[in-house]
Amino acid sequence: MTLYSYKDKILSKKKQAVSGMILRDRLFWRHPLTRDKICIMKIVTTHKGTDFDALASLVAATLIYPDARPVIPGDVNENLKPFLAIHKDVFELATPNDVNLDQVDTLIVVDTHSWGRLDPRLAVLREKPDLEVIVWDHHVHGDIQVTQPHIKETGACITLILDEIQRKRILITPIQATLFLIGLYEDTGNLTFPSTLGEDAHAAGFLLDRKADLVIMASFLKQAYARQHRDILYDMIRKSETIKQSGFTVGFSKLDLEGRVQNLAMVVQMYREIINADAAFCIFRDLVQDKCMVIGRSGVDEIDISLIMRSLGGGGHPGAGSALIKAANPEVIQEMIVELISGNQQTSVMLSDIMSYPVVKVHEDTTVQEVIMIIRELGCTGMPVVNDQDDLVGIVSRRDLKKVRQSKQKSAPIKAFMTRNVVTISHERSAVEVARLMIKHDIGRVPVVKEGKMIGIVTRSDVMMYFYDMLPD
Ligand SMILES: [Mn+2]
Repeated sequence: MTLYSYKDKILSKKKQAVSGMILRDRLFWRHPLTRDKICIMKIVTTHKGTDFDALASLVAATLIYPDARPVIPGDVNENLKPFLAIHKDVFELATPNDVNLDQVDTLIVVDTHSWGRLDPRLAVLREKPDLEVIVWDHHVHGDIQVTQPHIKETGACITLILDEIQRKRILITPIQATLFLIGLYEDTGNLTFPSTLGEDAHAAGFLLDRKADLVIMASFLKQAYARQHRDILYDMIRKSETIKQSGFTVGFSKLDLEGRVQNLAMVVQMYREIINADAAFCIFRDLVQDKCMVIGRSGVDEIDISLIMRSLGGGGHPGAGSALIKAANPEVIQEMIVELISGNQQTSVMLSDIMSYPVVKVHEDTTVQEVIMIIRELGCTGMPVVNDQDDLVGIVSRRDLKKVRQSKQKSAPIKAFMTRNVVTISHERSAVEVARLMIKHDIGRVPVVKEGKMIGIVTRSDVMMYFYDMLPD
Protein backbone atom coordinates (compact mmCIF):
# COMPACT_ATOMS: atom_id res chain seq x y z
CA MET A 1 0.00 0.00 0.00
CA THR A 2 1.48 3.29 -1.02
CA LEU A 3 1.58 6.22 1.29
CA TYR A 4 -0.94 8.14 -0.80
CA SER A 5 -3.60 5.49 -0.94
CA TYR A 6 -3.15 4.83 2.76
CA LYS A 7 -3.65 8.48 3.58
CA ASP A 8 -6.54 8.55 1.22
CA LYS A 9 -8.12 5.70 3.09
CA ILE A 10 -7.76 7.46 6.39
CA LEU A 11 -9.28 10.54 4.84
CA SER A 12 -12.21 8.54 3.52
CA LYS A 13 -12.74 6.91 6.90
CA LYS A 14 -12.92 10.32 8.50
CA LYS A 15 -15.45 11.44 5.95
CA GLN A 16 -17.43 8.27 6.45
CA ALA A 17 -17.78 9.17 10.07
CA VAL A 18 -19.00 12.63 9.18
CA SER A 19 -21.33 11.68 6.41
CA GLY A 20 -22.12 8.13 5.46
CA MET A 21 -24.17 9.33 2.55
CA ILE A 22 -21.34 11.15 0.87
CA LEU A 23 -19.05 8.17 1.19
CA ARG A 24 -21.59 5.80 -0.28
CA ASP A 25 -21.41 8.14 -3.19
CA ARG A 26 -17.63 7.59 -3.19
CA LEU A 27 -16.05 10.99 -3.58
CA PHE A 28 -13.40 11.80 -6.10
CA TRP A 29 -10.08 10.29 -5.57
CA ARG A 30 -8.10 13.07 -4.10
CA HIS A 31 -4.40 13.57 -4.00
CA PRO A 32 -3.82 13.98 -0.25
CA LEU A 33 -1.11 16.56 -0.82
CA THR A 34 -3.01 18.77 -3.25
CA ARG A 35 -3.94 20.97 -0.34
CA ASP A 36 -0.34 22.03 -0.34
CA LYS A 37 0.25 24.65 -3.01
CA ILE A 38 3.73 23.38 -3.86
CA CYS A 39 2.65 20.06 -5.27
CA ILE A 40 0.05 21.13 -7.79
CA MET A 41 1.13 20.41 -11.30
CA LYS A 42 -2.09 19.80 -13.21
CA ILE A 43 -5.19 21.93 -13.11
CA VAL A 44 -8.47 21.65 -14.95
CA THR A 45 -10.59 24.72 -15.55
CA THR A 46 -13.47 26.03 -17.66
CA HIS A 47 -15.05 29.24 -18.92
CA LYS A 48 -16.22 32.29 -16.97
CA GLY A 49 -19.97 32.50 -16.56
CA THR A 50 -19.69 28.81 -15.76
CA ASP A 51 -22.90 26.98 -16.61
CA PHE A 52 -23.97 23.44 -15.76
CA ASP A 53 -22.32 21.90 -18.82
CA ALA A 54 -19.04 23.63 -17.93
CA LEU A 55 -19.18 22.52 -14.28
CA ALA A 56 -20.17 19.00 -15.28
CA SER A 57 -17.25 18.86 -17.73
CA LEU A 58 -14.89 20.26 -15.10
CA VAL A 59 -15.87 17.60 -12.57
CA ALA A 60 -15.91 14.83 -15.17
CA ALA A 61 -12.41 15.78 -16.33
CA THR A 62 -11.09 15.11 -12.82
CA LEU A 63 -12.26 11.52 -13.25
CA ILE A 64 -10.13 11.14 -16.37
CA TYR A 65 -7.23 13.07 -14.79
CA PRO A 66 -7.43 12.15 -11.10
CA ASP A 67 -4.27 14.10 -10.29
CA ALA A 68 -5.66 17.34 -11.71
CA ARG A 69 -7.21 19.89 -9.41
CA PRO A 70 -10.52 21.47 -10.53
CA VAL A 71 -10.27 25.27 -10.59
CA ILE A 72 -13.55 27.13 -10.93
CA PRO A 73 -13.58 30.72 -12.30
CA GLY A 74 -14.61 33.50 -9.95
CA ASP A 75 -17.58 34.38 -12.13
CA VAL A 76 -20.20 31.64 -12.44
CA ASN A 77 -23.64 31.58 -14.00
CA GLU A 78 -26.49 32.78 -11.79
CA ASN A 79 -28.41 29.50 -11.89
CA LEU A 80 -25.32 27.53 -10.88
CA LYS A 81 -25.03 29.34 -7.55
CA PRO A 82 -27.79 27.47 -5.67
CA PHE A 83 -26.33 24.19 -6.91
CA LEU A 84 -22.81 25.13 -5.84
CA ALA A 85 -24.09 26.33 -2.49
CA ILE A 86 -25.07 22.75 -1.73
CA HIS A 87 -22.47 20.74 -3.66
CA LYS A 88 -19.29 22.81 -3.39
CA ASP A 89 -17.61 20.55 -0.82
CA VAL A 90 -18.51 17.35 -2.60
CA PHE A 91 -16.66 18.47 -5.69
CA GLU A 92 -13.69 20.01 -3.84
CA LEU A 93 -13.41 22.97 -6.16
CA ALA A 94 -10.50 25.36 -5.90
CA THR A 95 -10.35 29.02 -6.92
CA PRO A 96 -7.48 30.46 -8.98
CA ASN A 97 -6.11 32.02 -5.77
CA ASP A 98 -5.78 28.61 -4.14
CA VAL A 99 -3.30 27.55 -6.77
CA ASN A 100 0.37 28.42 -7.17
CA LEU A 101 0.31 29.00 -10.90
CA ASP A 102 4.13 28.86 -11.14
CA GLN A 103 3.91 25.15 -10.39
CA VAL A 104 1.34 24.35 -13.07
CA ASP A 105 2.79 22.41 -15.97
CA THR A 106 -0.43 20.98 -17.39
CA LEU A 107 -3.58 22.94 -18.09
CA ILE A 108 -6.75 21.05 -18.92
CA VAL A 109 -9.52 23.26 -20.33
CA VAL A 110 -13.10 22.12 -20.81
CA ASP A 111 -16.12 23.63 -22.62
CA THR A 112 -13.99 26.42 -24.20
CA HIS A 113 -10.51 26.92 -25.57
CA SER A 114 -10.31 30.70 -25.68
CA TRP A 115 -8.03 32.59 -23.30
CA GLY A 116 -10.57 35.42 -23.12
CA ARG A 117 -13.16 33.09 -21.61
CA LEU A 118 -10.93 31.86 -18.77
CA ASP A 119 -10.60 33.52 -15.39
CA PRO A 120 -8.22 36.48 -15.99
CA ARG A 121 -6.04 35.30 -13.09
CA LEU A 122 -5.03 32.31 -15.22
CA ALA A 123 -3.76 34.54 -18.05
CA VAL A 124 -0.18 34.27 -16.71
CA LEU A 125 -0.15 30.65 -17.91
CA ARG A 126 -0.31 31.97 -21.44
CA GLU A 127 3.34 33.03 -21.16
CA LYS A 128 4.57 29.59 -20.08
CA PRO A 129 6.59 28.20 -22.99
CA ASP A 130 6.33 24.48 -22.22
CA LEU A 131 2.81 24.36 -20.83
CA GLU A 132 1.00 21.18 -21.74
CA VAL A 133 -2.57 22.03 -22.78
CA ILE A 134 -5.34 19.45 -23.02
CA VAL A 135 -8.72 20.57 -24.30
CA TRP A 136 -12.15 18.93 -24.20
CA ASP A 137 -14.55 21.21 -26.05
CA HIS A 138 -17.63 21.12 -28.22
CA HIS A 139 -16.98 24.58 -29.68
CA VAL A 140 -14.86 24.55 -32.81
CA HIS A 141 -13.28 27.98 -32.43
CA GLY A 142 -10.70 29.03 -29.87
CA ASP A 143 -7.28 30.69 -29.64
CA ILE A 144 -5.57 28.49 -27.04
CA GLN A 145 -2.61 26.58 -28.47
CA VAL A 146 -3.53 22.98 -27.73
CA THR A 147 -1.16 20.05 -27.39
CA GLN A 148 -3.92 17.47 -26.94
CA PRO A 149 -7.22 18.49 -28.54
CA HIS A 150 -10.45 16.57 -28.00
CA ILE A 151 -12.78 18.80 -29.95
CA LYS A 152 -16.06 17.78 -31.53
CA GLU A 153 -19.34 19.57 -32.13
CA THR A 154 -21.63 17.66 -29.78
CA GLY A 155 -24.74 19.11 -28.16
CA ALA A 156 -23.00 19.34 -24.80
CA CYS A 157 -19.34 19.20 -23.81
CA ILE A 158 -20.07 16.64 -21.10
CA THR A 159 -21.04 14.17 -23.84
CA LEU A 160 -17.45 14.15 -25.14
CA ILE A 161 -15.97 13.47 -21.72
CA LEU A 162 -18.58 10.85 -20.85
CA ASP A 163 -17.57 8.98 -23.97
CA GLU A 164 -14.04 8.71 -22.57
CA ILE A 165 -15.35 7.82 -19.10
CA GLN A 166 -17.38 4.96 -20.56
CA ARG A 167 -14.46 3.82 -22.69
CA LYS A 168 -12.20 3.70 -19.64
CA ARG A 169 -14.97 2.09 -17.56
CA ILE A 170 -14.62 4.71 -14.84
CA LEU A 171 -17.32 4.42 -12.19
CA ILE A 172 -19.41 7.50 -11.50
CA THR A 173 -21.60 8.22 -8.49
CA PRO A 174 -25.29 9.21 -8.59
CA ILE A 175 -24.36 12.75 -7.52
CA GLN A 176 -21.92 13.04 -10.38
CA ALA A 177 -24.40 11.46 -12.79
CA THR A 178 -27.03 14.00 -11.73
CA LEU A 179 -24.69 16.96 -12.30
CA PHE A 180 -23.64 15.56 -15.68
CA LEU A 181 -27.27 15.13 -16.71
CA ILE A 182 -28.15 18.70 -15.68
CA GLY A 183 -25.28 19.94 -17.86
CA LEU A 184 -26.32 17.73 -20.73
CA TYR A 185 -29.97 18.78 -20.54
CA GLU A 186 -29.17 22.47 -20.16
CA ASP A 187 -26.90 22.63 -23.19
CA THR A 188 -29.20 20.54 -25.40
CA GLY A 189 -32.52 22.00 -24.15
CA ASN A 190 -33.53 18.58 -22.81
CA LEU A 191 -32.18 17.00 -26.01
CA THR A 192 -34.44 19.21 -28.17
CA PHE A 193 -31.97 21.70 -29.66
CA PRO A 194 -31.07 20.89 -33.28
CA SER A 195 -27.40 20.69 -32.22
CA THR A 196 -28.22 17.50 -30.26
CA LEU A 197 -26.51 14.37 -31.58
CA GLY A 198 -27.25 10.71 -31.05
CA GLU A 199 -24.19 10.66 -28.79
CA ASP A 200 -25.85 13.17 -26.47
CA ALA A 201 -28.92 10.97 -26.14
CA HIS A 202 -26.72 7.91 -25.54
CA ALA A 203 -24.90 9.84 -22.83
CA ALA A 204 -28.26 10.67 -21.21
CA GLY A 205 -29.13 6.97 -21.24
CA PHE A 206 -25.82 6.11 -19.61
CA LEU A 207 -26.39 8.72 -16.88
CA LEU A 208 -29.91 7.47 -16.13
CA ASP A 209 -28.48 3.96 -15.83
CA ARG A 210 -25.98 5.40 -13.36
CA LYS A 211 -28.89 6.69 -11.24
CA ALA A 212 -28.93 10.36 -12.22
CA ASP A 213 -31.73 11.92 -10.18
CA LEU A 214 -34.35 13.56 -12.43
CA VAL A 215 -36.16 15.23 -9.55
CA ILE A 216 -33.02 16.96 -8.35
CA MET A 217 -32.19 17.85 -11.93
CA ALA A 218 -35.57 19.49 -12.48
CA SER A 219 -35.32 21.49 -9.28
CA PHE A 220 -31.99 23.04 -10.34
CA LEU A 221 -32.79 23.61 -13.99
CA LYS A 222 -35.88 25.62 -13.06
CA GLN A 223 -34.08 28.24 -11.01
CA ALA A 224 -32.85 30.28 -13.93
CA TYR A 225 -35.33 33.08 -13.27
CA ALA A 226 -33.72 35.60 -10.95
CA ARG A 227 -34.72 39.00 -9.61
CA GLN A 228 -32.63 40.67 -12.30
CA HIS A 229 -34.69 38.89 -14.96
CA ARG A 230 -37.92 40.06 -13.38
CA ASP A 231 -36.72 43.66 -13.48
CA ILE A 232 -35.66 43.36 -17.12
CA LEU A 233 -38.95 41.71 -18.06
CA TYR A 234 -40.86 44.52 -16.33
CA ASP A 235 -38.80 47.09 -18.25
CA MET A 236 -39.36 45.25 -21.52
CA ILE A 237 -43.10 45.22 -21.10
CA ARG A 238 -43.15 48.89 -20.09
CA LYS A 239 -41.22 49.89 -23.23
CA SER A 240 -42.97 47.41 -25.50
CA GLU A 241 -44.52 48.43 -28.80
CA THR A 242 -46.60 46.10 -30.92
CA ILE A 243 -46.93 46.48 -34.65
CA LYS A 244 -49.00 44.72 -37.31
CA GLN A 245 -46.88 43.40 -40.14
CA SER A 246 -48.13 41.16 -42.96
CA GLY A 247 -51.06 40.05 -40.80
CA PHE A 248 -48.94 39.19 -37.78
CA THR A 249 -48.51 40.94 -34.46
CA VAL A 250 -44.89 41.58 -33.70
CA GLY A 251 -43.64 42.96 -30.40
CA PHE A 252 -40.53 45.10 -30.12
CA SER A 253 -38.77 46.26 -27.00
CA LYS A 254 -35.59 48.29 -26.88
CA LEU A 255 -33.56 48.46 -23.69
CA ASP A 256 -30.23 49.79 -22.54
CA LEU A 257 -28.40 47.05 -20.71
CA GLU A 258 -24.80 46.99 -19.55
CA GLY A 259 -22.64 43.92 -19.16
CA ARG A 260 -23.60 40.33 -19.60
CA VAL A 261 -26.92 38.98 -18.39
CA GLN A 262 -27.48 35.25 -18.36
CA ASN A 263 -30.55 33.66 -19.88
CA LEU A 264 -31.86 36.77 -21.61
CA ALA A 265 -33.41 34.52 -24.25
CA MET A 266 -35.67 33.02 -21.59
CA VAL A 267 -36.90 36.51 -20.65
CA VAL A 268 -37.62 37.31 -24.31
CA GLN A 269 -39.66 34.10 -24.54
CA MET A 270 -41.68 35.14 -21.47
CA TYR A 271 -42.12 38.61 -22.94
CA ARG A 272 -43.56 37.17 -26.17
CA GLU A 273 -45.99 35.00 -24.20
CA ILE A 274 -47.12 37.87 -22.00
CA ILE A 275 -47.73 40.36 -24.84
CA ASN A 276 -49.30 37.47 -26.80
CA ALA A 277 -47.55 38.34 -30.07
CA ASP A 278 -46.79 36.06 -33.01
CA ALA A 279 -43.18 37.10 -32.77
CA ALA A 280 -41.11 39.24 -30.42
CA PHE A 281 -37.77 40.97 -30.77
CA CYS A 282 -35.79 42.57 -28.00
CA ILE A 283 -32.90 44.85 -28.76
CA PHE A 284 -30.50 45.28 -25.84
CA ARG A 285 -28.04 48.11 -26.32
CA ASP A 286 -24.75 48.17 -24.43
CA LEU A 287 -23.75 51.83 -24.59
CA VAL A 288 -20.30 51.24 -23.10
CA GLN A 289 -19.26 48.65 -25.64
CA ASP A 290 -21.36 50.24 -28.39
CA LYS A 291 -23.11 47.06 -29.49
CA CYS A 292 -26.63 45.72 -29.65
CA MET A 293 -27.79 42.22 -28.79
CA VAL A 294 -30.95 41.25 -30.69
CA ILE A 295 -32.93 38.26 -29.48
CA GLY A 296 -35.98 37.01 -31.38
CA ARG A 297 -38.70 34.48 -30.70
CA SER A 298 -41.45 33.38 -33.06
CA GLY A 299 -44.51 31.21 -32.65
CA VAL A 300 -45.52 31.16 -36.34
CA ASP A 301 -43.61 29.50 -39.11
CA GLU A 302 -44.10 32.44 -41.50
CA ILE A 303 -41.72 34.48 -39.36
CA ASP A 304 -38.49 32.54 -39.51
CA ILE A 305 -36.14 33.88 -36.85
CA SER A 306 -33.07 32.07 -38.18
CA LEU A 307 -33.51 33.74 -41.60
CA ILE A 308 -33.85 37.16 -40.00
CA MET A 309 -30.92 36.66 -37.62
CA ARG A 310 -28.67 35.36 -40.38
CA SER A 311 -29.42 38.53 -42.35
CA LEU A 312 -28.29 40.47 -39.26
CA GLY A 313 -25.07 38.45 -38.96
CA GLY A 314 -26.31 36.08 -36.24
CA GLY A 315 -28.05 32.74 -36.30
CA GLY A 316 -30.55 30.43 -34.67
CA HIS A 317 -33.55 28.26 -35.41
CA PRO A 318 -36.92 29.08 -37.04
CA GLY A 319 -38.41 29.75 -33.60
CA ALA A 320 -35.48 31.33 -31.78
CA GLY A 321 -32.26 33.13 -32.49
CA SER A 322 -30.00 36.08 -31.82
CA ALA A 323 -27.47 38.42 -33.36
CA LEU A 324 -24.81 40.75 -32.02
CA ILE A 325 -24.49 43.99 -33.96
CA LYS A 326 -21.67 46.48 -33.41
CA ALA A 327 -22.18 50.26 -33.48
CA ALA A 328 -25.84 50.14 -34.46
CA ASN A 329 -28.87 52.21 -33.57
CA PRO A 330 -31.73 50.11 -32.10
CA GLU A 331 -34.27 52.08 -34.17
CA VAL A 332 -32.47 51.12 -37.37
CA ILE A 333 -32.27 47.47 -36.29
CA GLN A 334 -36.01 47.44 -35.67
CA GLU A 335 -36.65 48.89 -39.14
CA MET A 336 -34.42 46.22 -40.67
CA ILE A 337 -36.32 43.46 -38.86
CA VAL A 338 -39.69 44.81 -40.00
CA GLU A 339 -38.39 44.90 -43.57
CA LEU A 340 -37.03 41.35 -43.28
CA ILE A 341 -40.39 40.11 -41.97
CA SER A 342 -42.27 41.54 -44.94
CA GLY A 343 -39.61 39.99 -47.21
CA ASN A 344 -39.92 36.66 -45.43
CA GLN A 345 -43.56 36.55 -46.34
CA GLN A 346 -42.88 36.29 -50.03
CA THR A 347 -40.26 33.60 -49.69
CA SER A 348 -42.12 31.42 -47.20
CA VAL A 349 -43.44 28.12 -48.52
CA MET A 350 -47.00 28.36 -49.83
CA LEU A 351 -49.39 25.46 -49.99
CA SER A 352 -49.17 25.53 -53.77
CA ASP A 353 -45.49 24.59 -53.38
CA ILE A 354 -46.17 21.41 -51.46
CA MET A 355 -49.56 20.27 -52.81
CA SER A 356 -49.98 17.49 -55.38
CA TYR A 357 -51.56 18.27 -58.75
CA PRO A 358 -53.15 17.60 -61.11
CA VAL A 359 -55.60 15.95 -58.78
CA VAL A 360 -56.84 12.46 -59.58
CA LYS A 361 -60.57 12.75 -58.98
CA VAL A 362 -63.69 10.70 -59.75
CA HIS A 363 -67.19 11.64 -60.81
CA GLU A 364 -69.87 11.08 -58.19
CA ASP A 365 -71.65 8.53 -60.41
CA THR A 366 -68.58 6.28 -60.75
CA THR A 367 -69.31 2.87 -59.31
CA VAL A 368 -67.72 1.72 -56.09
CA GLN A 369 -66.14 -1.19 -57.95
CA GLU A 370 -64.37 1.19 -60.35
CA VAL A 371 -63.16 3.46 -57.58
CA ILE A 372 -61.69 0.49 -55.73
CA MET A 373 -59.82 -0.47 -58.88
CA ILE A 374 -58.50 3.08 -59.50
CA ILE A 375 -57.31 3.40 -55.94
CA ARG A 376 -55.60 0.02 -56.07
CA GLU A 377 -53.96 0.85 -59.39
CA LEU A 378 -52.66 4.25 -58.28
CA GLY A 379 -51.64 3.00 -54.87
CA CYS A 380 -53.24 6.04 -53.23
CA THR A 381 -55.37 6.02 -50.11
CA GLY A 382 -58.29 8.09 -51.38
CA MET A 383 -59.44 10.82 -53.74
CA PRO A 384 -61.87 13.73 -54.16
CA VAL A 385 -65.27 13.29 -55.80
CA VAL A 386 -66.75 15.90 -58.21
CA ASN A 387 -70.09 16.50 -59.93
CA ASP A 388 -70.91 17.45 -63.55
CA GLN A 389 -69.78 21.04 -62.92
CA ASP A 390 -66.46 19.78 -61.59
CA ASP A 391 -67.41 21.08 -58.13
CA LEU A 392 -65.99 19.23 -55.16
CA VAL A 393 -68.89 17.29 -53.58
CA GLY A 394 -67.10 14.75 -51.43
CA ILE A 395 -64.01 12.76 -50.70
CA VAL A 396 -63.54 9.02 -50.61
CA SER A 397 -60.92 7.16 -48.62
CA ARG A 398 -60.05 3.52 -48.03
CA ARG A 399 -61.77 3.91 -44.70
CA ASP A 400 -65.07 4.73 -46.49
CA LEU A 401 -64.64 1.75 -48.80
CA LYS A 402 -64.32 -0.61 -45.85
CA LYS A 403 -68.01 0.08 -45.24
CA VAL A 404 -68.79 -1.72 -48.50
CA ARG A 405 -69.71 -5.23 -47.42
CA GLN A 406 -72.01 -6.87 -49.92
CA SER A 407 -71.00 -7.36 -53.52
CA LYS A 408 -74.19 -5.72 -54.82
CA GLN A 409 -73.09 -2.46 -53.14
CA LYS A 410 -70.09 -2.43 -55.44
CA SER A 411 -72.26 -1.43 -58.38
CA ALA A 412 -73.69 1.54 -56.46
CA PRO A 413 -72.39 5.06 -57.26
CA ILE A 414 -69.55 6.27 -55.07
CA LYS A 415 -71.63 9.22 -53.85
CA ALA A 416 -73.46 6.75 -51.60
CA PHE A 417 -70.30 6.00 -49.64
CA MET A 418 -68.18 9.15 -49.85
CA THR A 419 -67.67 11.62 -47.02
CA ARG A 420 -69.67 14.73 -47.81
CA ASN A 421 -68.47 17.45 -45.48
CA VAL A 422 -65.09 17.98 -47.03
CA VAL A 423 -62.54 20.02 -45.13
CA THR A 424 -60.73 22.24 -47.62
CA ILE A 425 -58.07 24.89 -47.34
CA SER A 426 -57.38 28.07 -49.27
CA HIS A 427 -54.23 28.09 -51.39
CA GLU A 428 -52.97 31.12 -49.45
CA ARG A 429 -52.64 29.25 -46.17
CA SER A 430 -49.46 27.66 -44.81
CA ALA A 431 -48.15 24.15 -44.30
CA VAL A 432 -48.52 24.50 -40.56
CA GLU A 433 -52.19 25.36 -40.93
CA VAL A 434 -52.92 22.37 -43.13
CA ALA A 435 -51.11 20.13 -40.63
CA ARG A 436 -53.33 21.53 -37.86
CA LEU A 437 -56.45 20.75 -39.93
CA MET A 438 -55.29 17.16 -40.46
CA ILE A 439 -54.76 16.67 -36.76
CA LYS A 440 -58.00 18.37 -35.73
CA HIS A 441 -60.23 16.41 -38.13
CA ASP A 442 -58.10 13.26 -38.31
CA ILE A 443 -57.95 13.37 -42.08
CA GLY A 444 -55.14 12.42 -44.42
CA ARG A 445 -55.86 14.67 -47.40
CA VAL A 446 -57.09 18.22 -47.74
CA PRO A 447 -58.14 19.66 -51.12
CA VAL A 448 -56.62 23.07 -51.86
CA VAL A 449 -59.13 25.55 -53.29
CA LYS A 450 -58.73 28.81 -55.15
CA GLU A 451 -61.81 30.88 -56.00
CA GLY A 452 -64.06 27.94 -55.20
CA LYS A 453 -62.25 25.51 -57.49
CA MET A 454 -59.99 22.68 -56.40
CA ILE A 455 -56.47 23.30 -57.69
CA GLY A 456 -54.63 20.58 -55.81
CA ILE A 457 -54.60 18.33 -52.81
CA VAL A 458 -52.28 18.13 -49.82
CA THR A 459 -51.66 14.72 -48.31
CA ARG A 460 -49.97 13.68 -45.09
CA SER A 461 -46.89 12.67 -47.04
CA ASP A 462 -46.69 16.13 -48.68
CA VAL A 463 -46.75 17.71 -45.23
CA MET A 464 -44.14 15.28 -43.92
CA MET A 465 -41.86 16.03 -46.86
CA TYR A 466 -42.15 19.70 -46.03
CA PHE A 467 -41.49 19.37 -42.32
CA TYR A 468 -38.52 17.08 -42.83
CA ASP A 469 -37.20 19.45 -45.48
CA MET A 470 -37.24 16.76 -48.17
CA LEU A 471 -39.09 18.73 -50.84
CA PRO A 472 -37.50 18.29 -54.25
CA ASP A 473 -35.93 21.52 -55.54
MN1 LIG B 1 -21.25 23.78 -23.24
